[in-house]
Amino acid sequence: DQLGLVAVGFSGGQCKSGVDAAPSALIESGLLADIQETLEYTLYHDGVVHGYAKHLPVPGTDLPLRTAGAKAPMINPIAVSSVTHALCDQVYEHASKGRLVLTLGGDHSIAIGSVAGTAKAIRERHNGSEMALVWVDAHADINTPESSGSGNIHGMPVSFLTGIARPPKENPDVFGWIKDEHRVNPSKIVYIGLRDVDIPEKKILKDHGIRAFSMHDIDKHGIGKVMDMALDHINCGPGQEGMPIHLSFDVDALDPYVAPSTGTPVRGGLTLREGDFICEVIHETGYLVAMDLVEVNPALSGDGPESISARETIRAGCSLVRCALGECLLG
Ligand code: DIR
Ligand code: MN
Ligand code: MN
Ligand code: MN
Repeated sequence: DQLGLVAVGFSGGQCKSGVDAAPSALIESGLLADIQETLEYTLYHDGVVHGYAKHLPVPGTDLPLRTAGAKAPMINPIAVSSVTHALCDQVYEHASKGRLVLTLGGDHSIAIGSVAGTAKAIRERHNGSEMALVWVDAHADINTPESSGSGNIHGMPVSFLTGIARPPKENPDVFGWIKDEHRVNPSKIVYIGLRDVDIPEKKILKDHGIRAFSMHDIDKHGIGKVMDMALDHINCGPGQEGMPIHLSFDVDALDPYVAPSTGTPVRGGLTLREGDFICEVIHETGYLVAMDLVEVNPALSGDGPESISARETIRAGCSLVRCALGECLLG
């Protein structure tokens, strides 16, 4: 099988530096060798960690953008828009050739680009049909520029991807590139692992009837039952018709005990096995077309960049990817 890899060292969707170093750290820890040798994918990778320097606006020109009624201005709007547009085109290139696409972030704002690129390629390859989006995260990342209390765009990707947030009309440089072909139907989204959802986000989820499995649901039913329900919701359960799945995995879905080096850790998360299990189940469906792994930040560790926390977080991230690509299953 063919795998297209895009490495995106981008941190502008939130305020902590270091998340840009994740793709190199994941690659240096041997992920690509595993993908090619153990998992036997043919790898397509340009060998570049896209820092996107060439897409970044002139320093001092990417000013915080306050839309009407917003509590906080959007931070780095032009940089995030430009980087995600470029990523969208790269992911689209791979996906339109039928490759499974792996995007290594970077913060979660980059999913605006990766999901948009996959959605467009799937529509073209499958006569306009939609894809499902499985979002594994402690957070819902569905703030609009108006509802966000932080202005950080990594808390907004799902609202732009669904069209719940509309790009500010007077600023075409800010997500003006997102068209209907890039968007995802809210009814085809399923969240897993939520435990830190803002009040306005709860209202958005409810108003749009978006299916979400919180940590409470996982405690109540167990991860096995939750995955059955999640797949059923996106028509990918046993006997159902099935549809292509984009898996966007924020490493902060895992408990900080397993993945401490991340920008916004929240206690009470998934065990490593629960995280791996989610990835395995998605792999087993045969419908996985793209995966993001985001928010690994090797610099955020009490004990320095070479620390145990950073190493363990990178290790957990690699495990998630390998499971989504088919490791750990006996076949
Ligand atoms: C918060 C935090 N909901 C925000 N979001 C985070 O800034 O919108 N997402 N940390 O990963
Ligand atoms: Mn996230
Ligand atoms: Mn998160
Ligand atoms: Mn374009």
